[in-house]
Amino acid sequence: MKKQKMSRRSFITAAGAGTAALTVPYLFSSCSSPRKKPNIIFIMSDDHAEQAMSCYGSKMINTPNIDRIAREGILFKNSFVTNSICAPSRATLLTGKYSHKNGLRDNRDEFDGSQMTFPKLLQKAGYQTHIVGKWHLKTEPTGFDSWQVLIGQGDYYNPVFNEMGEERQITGYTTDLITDKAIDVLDNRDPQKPFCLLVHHKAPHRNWMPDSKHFDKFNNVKFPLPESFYDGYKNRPAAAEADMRIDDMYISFDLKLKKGSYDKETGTGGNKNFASQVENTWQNTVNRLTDEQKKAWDAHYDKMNAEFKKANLKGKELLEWKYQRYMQDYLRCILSVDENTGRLLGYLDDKGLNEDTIVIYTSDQGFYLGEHGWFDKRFMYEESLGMPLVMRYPREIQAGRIAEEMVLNLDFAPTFLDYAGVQIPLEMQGTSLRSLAGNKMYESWRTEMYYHYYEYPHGWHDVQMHYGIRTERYKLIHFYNIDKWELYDLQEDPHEINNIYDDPAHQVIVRDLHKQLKNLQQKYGDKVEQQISKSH
Ligand code: SGN
Ligand code: CA
Repeated sequence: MKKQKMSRRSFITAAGAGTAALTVPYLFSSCSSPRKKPNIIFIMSDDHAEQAMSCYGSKMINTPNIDRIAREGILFKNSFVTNSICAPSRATLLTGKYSHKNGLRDNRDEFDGSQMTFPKLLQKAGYQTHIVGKWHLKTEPTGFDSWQVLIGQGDYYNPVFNEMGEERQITGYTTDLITDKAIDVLDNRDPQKPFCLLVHHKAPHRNWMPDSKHFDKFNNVKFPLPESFYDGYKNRPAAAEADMRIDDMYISFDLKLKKGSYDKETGTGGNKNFASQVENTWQNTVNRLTDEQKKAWDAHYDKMNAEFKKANLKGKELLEWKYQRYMQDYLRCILSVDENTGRLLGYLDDKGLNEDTIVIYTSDQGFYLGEHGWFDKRFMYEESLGMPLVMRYPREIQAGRIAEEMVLNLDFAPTFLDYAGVQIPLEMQGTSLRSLAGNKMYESWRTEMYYHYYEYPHGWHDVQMHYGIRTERYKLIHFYNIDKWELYDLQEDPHEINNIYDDPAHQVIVRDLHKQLKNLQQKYGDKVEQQISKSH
C-alpha cells in the first residue's frame, strides 16, 4: 500500500466527495512568491504506445528526446485515458471532464466549442494560447489566439491545414511541418505574455507512413512477438468479436503492398465497408506524393514488394510477416515524432526558456502493438488504457522522478490552471498533478479509476461499449450491451488473459468492485442505465 500524504495547504472539497478526484487542490497558485506564470508546451502524438518509448522500457526503439523530458522531469507509470479513442480523449483534455459531461462520446460526435475549456481560462488569465496539428473535434477551435489544424485525421505527406479558417496545403512531411509551425508560433509570440502551445501530431496514427529518411531503419530487425500475440480470447466474447487483429490489416493500405505483388486484398481492416475501396484509397494516398517523394517511396517499397511476392507466405508465416511490417513503419513514424520533440527542446535551450516552461509529452491514448494479436485501441485493457506521460518543469519538478500514482487525462486541465495560478472550476472532474509532480504533500490520491467507451456498432473495429473500474490490482469491466462481465487480477495475470469473474475464489472481490464501480458512476454523474436503454 502506498502512504497517503497530507497537505499543508487548504483544500476545497466538493460536498460529500472526500476523495482526491473531486478535491479541488487549492484556490490559488501554490507559489507564495509572485513568480512569472510558466509557459506550457503540450506535445501530444496520436496512438503512441508506452511499449514504443525507451523511457518506458521499450527495447524496440530509442526515443532519446522524449526520454530527455523524463530524465529531466517526471515519468508517470500509471497514466490512463478515460475513453480510449481520439476525439473523446481530446475533449477530455480540453474540459477536464468525462465524455458523458462534455458531450463527446465517440469520434462521430461534434465538440461543443461554447463550453468551458482550459485554454479559454488561460486566455482570460493573460496567456497566449495556440494549437498546431491534429484537432479532430469537427467544430472550429475556440479559446485559442491562433489555431492551425489538420482537416480530420490529416495526411502524412503534403497535408492541408485549416489556418484560422483558411485552408492551405503545404508540401512536406507532416510531423516536421507541425513542428515548423510550432516554432514559428513561438518566434512570433508576444514575449511579454506567458504562452500555452498545444502541439498535436498526427503520427504515429494508422496507416503509418514514415518519412523516407527513415526507410533504412529497422530493416534487419526481428521484433519479438508479444506474449499475448496468439490470444485465443477464451471467455471474452467482446475481445473475440473485435475486428482489429494484425491478420485483419489491409495488405495494401496498411502494409504498403502494391497490386501485382499479392493475389487479392485480404484484410477487413476493421471496417467492412471501407474494405471494398481500400485499394483505391491507398492509390489516392500515394498519388498525393510529389514526384520526388514518390521516387523515394518506390525505391524502398518496390524491393519489399518483390521480396513478398517471391516468398509466397501463407498462414502463420504471413501473419508474422504482417506483424514485422507493421512494427517497422509504426516505429519509423515515431522516430520523426521523437526528433521533432528534440527540435522543440533545442529551441527552448537556445532561447533560455527551459526554467520557465512546462513541457509535456503524451499521446491521446495507448495502442496495441500485437498484444492480444491486435492493433488499434478502444478496450480498457492495459495497452490501450495506458497513456504515456512525461513532464518537465525544472522550477518545481525534481529530475528523474517516477510516479506510481494513477493519473488521468482528466487531470491535464486542472494541472495547467493550477500552475498558471487560475482557479480550477468545480465542474472539472480531474485533479491537478502539480503537488504530486513537485513531490509536495497532498491530501490523498485516487487508488481507482473509472472508464467508459462508447463507439459501437458504428465506426471502426467492432469493440463493444463498456465501462469499468481499475484499482491498483484488479480490473472489472462490463460489456453492457452483451451483459458480459470480466475480472482480471493484474498482479497474477498482467496480460489479461484469464477472465476470473465467475471464479468462486474471487466473489468477495467481485462484490466489492461492483460497489466501488457504482460509487464512481455516481460520483462522476455517469447515468449508465440511460446509456444502456438508448443503445438497445
Ligand atoms: C481511422 C482508422 C481506424 C481508427 C480510427 C480512429 N482507419 O478511421 O483504424 O481506429 O481512425 O482513430 S484508417 O484506415 O482510416 O486509418 S483515432 O485515433 O482517430 O481515434
Ligand atoms: Ca488516437
